[in-house]
Amino acid sequence: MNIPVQVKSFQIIGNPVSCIEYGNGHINLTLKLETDTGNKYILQRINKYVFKNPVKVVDNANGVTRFLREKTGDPNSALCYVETVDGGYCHEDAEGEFWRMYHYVEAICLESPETLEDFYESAIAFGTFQRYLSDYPVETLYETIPNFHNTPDRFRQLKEAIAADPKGRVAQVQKEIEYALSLEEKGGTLQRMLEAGELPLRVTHNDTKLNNVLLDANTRKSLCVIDLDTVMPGLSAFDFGDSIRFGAATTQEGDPNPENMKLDMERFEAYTRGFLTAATALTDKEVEVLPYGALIMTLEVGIRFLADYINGDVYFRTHYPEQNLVRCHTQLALAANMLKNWDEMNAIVAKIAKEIRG
Ligand code: ADP
Ligand code: GN1
Ligand code: MG
Repeated sequence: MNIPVQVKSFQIIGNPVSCIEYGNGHINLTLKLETDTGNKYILQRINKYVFKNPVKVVDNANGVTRFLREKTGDPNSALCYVETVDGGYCHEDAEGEFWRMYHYVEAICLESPETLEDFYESAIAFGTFQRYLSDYPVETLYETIPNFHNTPDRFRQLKEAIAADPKGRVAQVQKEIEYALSLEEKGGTLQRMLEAGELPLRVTHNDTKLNNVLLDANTRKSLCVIDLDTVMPGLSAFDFGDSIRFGAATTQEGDPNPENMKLDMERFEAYTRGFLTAATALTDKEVEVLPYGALIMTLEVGIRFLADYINGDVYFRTHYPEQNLVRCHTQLALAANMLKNWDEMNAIVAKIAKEIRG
């Protein structure tokens, strides 16, 4: 593709020679840029529909990456932003779109774990990330998407979409709506526990998909956690759960055949072991509800895909017309399979917790 004009607004080394669309993110437009000096960069256009205040999103991520670098003493432990020619980190172009740039990290980024060790490593990465951020100054953190993992509110938004039915798609998705609503009560479990003071708010990542962590190509150890747009106060079980729904699934989110979708118990166990090894500050209650985190993150994103399909695909990036519905089907199938395996999931968490925490 042509080199976007916005590149000129960043202090890069060399002259750009290539630019391609990169990665499988559902939110931002991500481009990989190379220059004639061999330098590589990631240029992103921030999704303004999703993030109402892109400058604050960049400020947040900047604060978090700086904090992580200081804490670890390792300059590569977090993404590194490229300064704009004006000395900032976010560029607003003539169309009012917001752009940012990072140094490209030479690494492996997986859509699905190739081995149990890969998945264990990602758990260490996200668990450690949460532990490191335990003393992050919360008051400086801007809430980039209010109510992001407030599941009852996500059900409210689904019902709002159903009532509005702007594309006339509701009649076609009655079965999906009925199944989703049958789990509404269960879906609110953790939010209710949070409100009752039974679970603490922590600084969490909130989007812990396997493709939001980079692994070293040689050692397969985690290099750094990326996609920091949703770092906000949240529940530890949700960080655990979102990783499970994405990485412990037997097929990908976009598989058109939902019958392929199940929970892989070996991966569930490997991730639990990694997460509990790294996230050492969790209370017993937080550990106990980890399976709920997995179930609720799966159900929640299932209804978000459904609502977006009903709304006409305005939130998630799609590559063909039915893609959000396909994604909804895999997620509802996975939630159903988790309910089938519920006792085993709880038994695994209890067993690993005993092993690691005593
Ligand atoms: P989105 O919010 O759309 O998911 P991400 O920030 O996760 O955007 O970026 C999308 C993808 O681009 C990632 O999954 C990863 O594959 C790749 N990526 C992002 N930043 C880097 C980086 N600094 N180095 C290497 N790859 C990156
Ligand atoms: C989005 O940005 P990305 O692709 O890592 C979404 C997550 C969903 C996920 C589903 C800001 O994640 O909440 O769980 O898609 N991010 C945002 O794959 O909404
Ligand atoms: Mg991402």
